[in-house]
Amino acid sequence: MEEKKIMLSGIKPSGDLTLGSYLGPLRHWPKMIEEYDCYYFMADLHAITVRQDPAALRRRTLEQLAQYIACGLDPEKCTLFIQSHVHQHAELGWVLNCYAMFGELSRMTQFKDKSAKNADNINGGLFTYPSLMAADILLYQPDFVPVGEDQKQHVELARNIVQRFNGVYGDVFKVPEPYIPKVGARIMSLTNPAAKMSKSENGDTGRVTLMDDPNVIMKQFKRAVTDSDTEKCVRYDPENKPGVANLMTIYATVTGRSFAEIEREFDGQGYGRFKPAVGEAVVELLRPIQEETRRILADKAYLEGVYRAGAEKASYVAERTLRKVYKKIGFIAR
Ligand code: ATP
Ligand code: LTN
Repeated sequence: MEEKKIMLSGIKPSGDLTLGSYLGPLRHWPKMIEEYDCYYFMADLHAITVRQDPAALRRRTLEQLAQYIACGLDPEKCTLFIQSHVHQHAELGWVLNCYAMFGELSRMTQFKDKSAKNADNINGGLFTYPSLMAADILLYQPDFVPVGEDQKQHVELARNIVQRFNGVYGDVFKVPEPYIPKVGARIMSLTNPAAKMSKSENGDTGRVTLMDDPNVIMKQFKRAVTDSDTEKCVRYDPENKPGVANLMTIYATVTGRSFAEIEREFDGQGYGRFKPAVGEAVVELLRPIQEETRRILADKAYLEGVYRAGAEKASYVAERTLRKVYKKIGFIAR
């Protein structure tokens, strides 16, 4: 029998999951669990590269797991785990630090962005973030890594590390491919369409979180920035009308309609009907996910069972890779 291809991805519990987290990577993940052997995790080790409140981090990690399941990731069909439960990530992360170059780490856009935004805490972990992410990926030898546009550079760095490492030791790691959705790879802030909608940055007004109350969601969309030109028509023009283009991207992704269909639907109507329509579509999209998340979160014993079983499965695979790496680089087996 042909072996299933492997897929892996993670999101850091650094803030409540947003519509960007969902429309970018998360909504694609459940489709993949039938066809691929999938590993999805909560990247808590990565989250602490920016200072976190311990109680909030714990709450968000569990909530994120419940949301993964609510979005359709059946724990019987894929491996769901918490990154810090699988110690091999930190161990391989260290090894790969020794194969990641200062120059290439310095060029990472995310490092530059986060350093500018956290000037009082530019720590070593923030700098070596991509080596740990390379370890996350390479431990499982995945064929594809589904991420949003902003993570492409990190996956490319992981590919460079693989090439460097394999060049010295032979074919130890499989070269990973990023899988980036065509529409929705970059959902922008509702109040600042020049910045991506983020879990932890740009204030609350620009984002919609997966658990937001329907009234809040409608309010956020009604006050979303459109454009300052006088034309006031729903037309896809990301350069001149980035706010409208972002709302259209959200509407297109949620409803499955094309940009041309959306332009026709709101032809001659200005934004007065368009913005609430996008809000309503999002409310309807999130309603079942919210209900399911609440139901799952109420059952702590179930969640504990899921992350324990996930860590066990993940550790088994990760340990095989780590042992091979240690042997190749010349560490003595225990
Ligand atoms: P933080 O604000 O803490 O940096 P974030 O909101 O930027 O977090 P990440 O945890 O860095 O989110 O990203 C999780 C995944 O979601 C990544 O694959 C990332 O590319 C994707 N993603 C994040 N924000 C968006 C967005 N606005 N649009 C599309 N994809 C996104
Ligand atoms: N850096 C990613 C989260 C992440 C990840 C990974 C994604 C950590 N390790 C491995 C894919 C594969 C982010 O979302 N910011």
